Amino acid sequence: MFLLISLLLCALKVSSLELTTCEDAQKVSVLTCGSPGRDGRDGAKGDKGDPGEGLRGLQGPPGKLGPPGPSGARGPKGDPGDSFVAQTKLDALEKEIHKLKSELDRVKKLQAFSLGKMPEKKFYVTNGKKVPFTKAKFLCTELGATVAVPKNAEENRAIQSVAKDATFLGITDEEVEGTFTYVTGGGRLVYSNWKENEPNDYGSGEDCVCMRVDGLWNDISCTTSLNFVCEFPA
Ligand code: MFU
Ligand code: CA
Ligand code: CA
Repeated sequence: MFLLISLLLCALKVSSLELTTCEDAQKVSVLTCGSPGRDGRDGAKGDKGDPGEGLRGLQGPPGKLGPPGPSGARGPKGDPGDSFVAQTKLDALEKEIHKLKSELDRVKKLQAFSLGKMPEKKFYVTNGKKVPFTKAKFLCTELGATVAVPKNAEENRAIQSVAKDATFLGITDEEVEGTFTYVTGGGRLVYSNWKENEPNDYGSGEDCVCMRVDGLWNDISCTTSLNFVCEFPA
């Protein structure tokens, strides 16, 4: 009875397949229609196939940047004492500078006052010593001043009254004989008060200028020792 049903089913199956040759039909019939077969799903797994022989693809673009790593260990702590001490010293120095500045200001005012400094006017100082012209220039420069030069009759009188004796002025004709100029620069004289027949470049030559006690000027040798007056700006 079972055999009959199997044959019947087999016949139905064969007739439903599209077979191109007679041999195919025979194979099918042998495979399908022998003794009852196992279910195909339970077949044993085949061996792993050989790797493909196709070319590898090109390397892809680099991946995205990863997340930042964990932060490093903390460095050693600075000594807060150092900067504190430095700041304290700085504060003290600033205070001291402020104090010194105001003290200097007072001394300057006292000096100017005692020397009869008038507002908007130059002022003059002398030590009453007699020196060659080079030394006179040096000593005035040391004081932050220049050898006095009268630029008008009023200044000539002011220098005359400060001077103790005949005194050097900051004027020479050392560069061009006969042409007197200011040693601090500024070219030709804007004012002069020569005595009659001066300047005369007397003897072996005279390139410096002396203000006599009467206020008149005479050219004189620069190596002669004379008084000198230093001038501070107005
Ligand atoms: C005058 C002056 C000279 C010098 C001489 C003794 O010359 O110009 O500078 O003082 O007398 C004659
Ligand atoms: Ca001269
Ligand atoms: Ca002279």
